[in-house]
Amino acid sequence: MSEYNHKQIEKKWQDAWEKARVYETGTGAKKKCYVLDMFPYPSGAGLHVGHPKGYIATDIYSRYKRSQGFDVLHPMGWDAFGLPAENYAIKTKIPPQETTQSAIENFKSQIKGLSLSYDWNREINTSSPEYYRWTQWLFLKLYKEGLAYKKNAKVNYCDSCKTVLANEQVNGGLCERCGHEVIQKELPQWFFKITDFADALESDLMNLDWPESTKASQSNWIGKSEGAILKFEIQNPKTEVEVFTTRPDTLFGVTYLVLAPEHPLINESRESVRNWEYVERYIKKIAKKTDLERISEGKNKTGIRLGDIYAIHPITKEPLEIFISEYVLSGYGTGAIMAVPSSDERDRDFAKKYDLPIVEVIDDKKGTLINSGEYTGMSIEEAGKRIVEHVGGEKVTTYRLRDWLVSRQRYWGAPIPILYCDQCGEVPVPEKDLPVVLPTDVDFIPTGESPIARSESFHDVVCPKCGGKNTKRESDTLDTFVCSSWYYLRFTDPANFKEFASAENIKRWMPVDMYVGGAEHTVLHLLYARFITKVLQKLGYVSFSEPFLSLRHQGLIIAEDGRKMSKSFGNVINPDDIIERYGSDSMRLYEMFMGPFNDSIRWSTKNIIGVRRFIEKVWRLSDFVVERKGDEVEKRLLHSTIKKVTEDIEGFKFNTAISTLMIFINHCDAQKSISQDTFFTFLQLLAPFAPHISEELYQQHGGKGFIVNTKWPHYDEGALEEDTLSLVVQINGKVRGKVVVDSAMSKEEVMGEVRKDTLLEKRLHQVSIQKIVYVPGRVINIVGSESN
Ligand code: ANZ
Ligand code: ZN
Ligand code: ZN
Repeated sequence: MSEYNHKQIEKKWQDAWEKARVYETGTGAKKKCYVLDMFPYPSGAGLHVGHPKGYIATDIYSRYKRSQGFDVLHPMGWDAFGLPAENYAIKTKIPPQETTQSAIENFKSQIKGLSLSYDWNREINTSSPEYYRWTQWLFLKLYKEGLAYKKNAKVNYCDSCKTVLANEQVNGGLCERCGHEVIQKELPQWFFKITDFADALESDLMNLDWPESTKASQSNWIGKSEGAILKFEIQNPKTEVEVFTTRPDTLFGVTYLVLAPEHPLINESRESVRNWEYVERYIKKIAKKTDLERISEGKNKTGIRLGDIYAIHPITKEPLEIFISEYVLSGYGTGAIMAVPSSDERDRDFAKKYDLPIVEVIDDKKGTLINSGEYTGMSIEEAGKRIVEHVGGEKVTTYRLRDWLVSRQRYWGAPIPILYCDQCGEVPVPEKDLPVVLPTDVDFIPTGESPIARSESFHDVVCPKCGGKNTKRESDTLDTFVCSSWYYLRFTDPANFKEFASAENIKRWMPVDMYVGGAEHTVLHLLYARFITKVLQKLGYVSFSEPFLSLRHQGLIIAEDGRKMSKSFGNVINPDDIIERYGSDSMRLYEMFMGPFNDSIRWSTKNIIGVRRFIEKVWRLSDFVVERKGDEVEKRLLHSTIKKVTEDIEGFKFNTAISTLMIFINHCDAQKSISQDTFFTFLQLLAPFAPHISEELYQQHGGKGFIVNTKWPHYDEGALEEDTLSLVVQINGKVRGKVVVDSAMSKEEVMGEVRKDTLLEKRLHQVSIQKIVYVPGRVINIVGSESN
């Protein structure tokens, strides 16, 4: 037979499949399966071999589901807006539209080299007006529902440049451009009210087939916390302060209160605060820090006493000092806490640093209260409940989750469809005027406001309410996470000009059955997509509450030197080179064979040779295909192979599926023979992993149609049974031993087994055999004269 020439074969079938349009989404009435990759950001650097790992897995899964008779929706598109393209434009003056387009073309050709079975008719690009028109429409839906609103929020601000800075533009607390200190400044920004859905976002996690660690991250981010709000009276000025606590049972251990530096009480009591000058200075100092910096201070949390201001303990009526400190955040709970240094670590660190009293109130061994008046001896739960009642507290559930800040002072994003009229104020752009197109008459030099603020064409608009000419557009753009919060819906109906997707197509395809992407950086994407789905459900556009039923993460592929693959390390391996040298089938098999799908594993070009040899073995085996029916051993091995490969694909255990295929081939290779039927079935099992060679050999042996369109083989439970049994061996009617045999063995083969038994073999030496009576499954009796 001819040499295995991967280049020729792969090109041939890629062309044939494309011509026959075998990957177009089925439109029939068959069961559906929606298999989705987290769509990529088309970066200028192109793909390295790590990127397609997840795509190969979803491709195998999609091919498998297709051959199981599902209509499979398996699309690909581009999460194209974002900062890298904009930064590149700032550097080179090449508009992001252009660089994005060429990056997409490059990505696409790399992906096509792997024969991933995407339906390219459904390709979407979030930076195209046809797409972001619907992102803007979504914004308007939220706006009308009161779920998109404007409020002041902290941003990085440089007082010297008078501009807002992105996190990436702040270096060690200093402005990247002028070196001046960056402060946190409150400016009006757009938010989505995700907090309205906090409870459902938490409780629905339960129903999802997702990795537990990912569900835990979602849950952490949402941060549901049940506790109580308790009031503390303050004298001079006469007022009160509310604290949020999860441990009302520790009330007798409270030795001081702490307010966030932003707490309104501080300014209200300004007249009474003896050390105001220092307090003010402290507040200014903390204003420069982000929340993250504030809580990661460790034991070194700073604070300052509000001199001469005291709170009254609600039960003991003792006076309590009040501090302000960075470790209490204004955005959580009530922005004020009751400090229990004996039970709370942060409070203990602070109390030790400032020499404040520590009163033990819990017997940790028994879980009951001590030093707590009438509550002493009670359990934590019971005491907590009673104390809340006693002091007239209110039970509350809080969430760490904050509303989603969607405003970006950036160019390369979807413009927010809002107008400001000097007569009518804030006016939403009418739906019929969408999309609000991103202008191109801009220069990209960052000033802190979006570059489109200075575009003249952009603001050429009249108020849709009053026709007033003094109207300006909102110049902030949307966070790119908004674009990716609904793209899975667009794939169901990507060319729809009238709706974001028709109800019929959404019903046909959603929810996504299998979603695959990296575990890193996905907490927010997943949370936002879940939120938007819940919003659309509330508005009646969809009938389900979760977008992604099953989720799997691929592990990273690390460079051969053990580091992350990165251009700057010079250790990037380009899939194009690997495909050129070893072929797409080898590359696909190798990435799946490296190890468990979600493990991070080092790349090793050397190891590809191993899978390449396997492919060559399959190729050679094609010369030994015979027309006879396969024997029992071949049949059994085949059926156990079908079973294992089927179960492993379902379970995303691609590495063990491949090793099962390898074992099968090694067996046939040793036999130098395989029946035609068995060979076809084997090729069907191999096809999702290595589609080109499977198709080629299938066709060479007279297979009909494309192998990708054949039905997935079934295994026969009966054929799997290991039909071994132990058989009684008699010599001249006397039981002399037992042998383990296969029920399908012939009399001669059974005798072979008998002779392998050393004891029986010894006895047989003394017999001149005349007759052998074999009753399959029961007995073999050897008759003859015994010499002695
Ligand atoms: C007294 C106490 C005693 C507390 C104790 C905890 C342990 P989670 O579970 O994360 O919701 N807290 C409340 N508001 C805060 C804020 N704005 N900034 C920083 N800390 C705040 O945490 C709730 C607990 O964190 C609350 O219960 C409060 O301290 C603190 F043994 O009150 B606790
Ligand atoms: Zn500056
Ligand atoms: Zn107006």
